[in-house]
Amino acid sequence: MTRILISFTFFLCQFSLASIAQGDDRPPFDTWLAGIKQQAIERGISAQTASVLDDIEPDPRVLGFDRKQPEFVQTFEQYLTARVTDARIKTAREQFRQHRALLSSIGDKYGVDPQFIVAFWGLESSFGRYQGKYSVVRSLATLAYDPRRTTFFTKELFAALRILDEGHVTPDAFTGGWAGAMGQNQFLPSSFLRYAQDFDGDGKKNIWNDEADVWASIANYLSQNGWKKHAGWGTRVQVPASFDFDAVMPEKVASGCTALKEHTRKMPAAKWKALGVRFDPDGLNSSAYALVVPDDGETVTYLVGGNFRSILSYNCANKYAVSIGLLADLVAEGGDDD
Ligand SMILES: [Ca+2]
Repeated sequence: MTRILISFTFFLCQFSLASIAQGDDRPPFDTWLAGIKQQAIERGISAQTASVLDDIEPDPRVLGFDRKQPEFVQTFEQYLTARVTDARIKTAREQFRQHRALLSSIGDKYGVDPQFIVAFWGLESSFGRYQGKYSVVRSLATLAYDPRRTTFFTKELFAALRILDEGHVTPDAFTGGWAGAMGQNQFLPSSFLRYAQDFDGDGKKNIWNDEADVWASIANYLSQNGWKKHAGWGTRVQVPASFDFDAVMPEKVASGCTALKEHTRKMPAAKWKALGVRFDPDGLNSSAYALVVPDDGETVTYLVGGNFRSILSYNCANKYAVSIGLLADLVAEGGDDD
């Protein structure tokens, strides 16, 4: 009997998964989109702006990217080698030098160290060169209609319509990556509405073509997510081969960003030193640091402070946040000469 029940339950699960996958309970795309348009107008979006939803079709390329699983997980070293390249370091230093006055004034206004602004700009879009050429509205409509993350992407679609309605960008120029990340800082529409800035005061928050707006938007994002100027992000460290990570894990894992599951509990740098962790203490100005649990068998890892969490709020991945920190440090130390 138990076996029959299990089989029957299994059958039911399979059946409901299949019907979700086939979208049996969904209206046709056009009907669904007409409903979204109506809701947008009810939310105060002008009919003219909402008409960008007329006659669009799902983008099969977007669903293809969304379904694609990564073939392998890169180690820290592989990830960093691929992203913090010599060419990127060189360009970041040149840009930092060339725009030092403006970057400094933005950094002062928002309380953010300017080398980090350049690091985000370099890693998000290679200094504005790769912003993505997909229609933001079409990509988000495709992903919102797809059953996997309807709620998330429907919210982003409404936010995108709001951005158009506010006139920051024209419908034709409203482009981004396949999943709706936009402009030189790759903000999702909801992040744009919360954090984007009009630094040059022309009335448009132009994260596609105006570097001052891009940099101020990055700085504002960090500022609103707890950034402390001059506190650094952390540093590369060596742990003893026998280091017992289990003994220093927190009792309760912080909710939210999943990368925090790979963080030990926080302690002053001196306490880590006493546990045999070796590092250069220069610039470690935060009161407490966590260790990032390294890849299996690795003894090189990172001691990370409060600003590291601000970086994770931008993109919740330890490897990403370390690459931002390392690139920023290389920019700061190489900003005056090459
Ligand atoms: Ca502007």
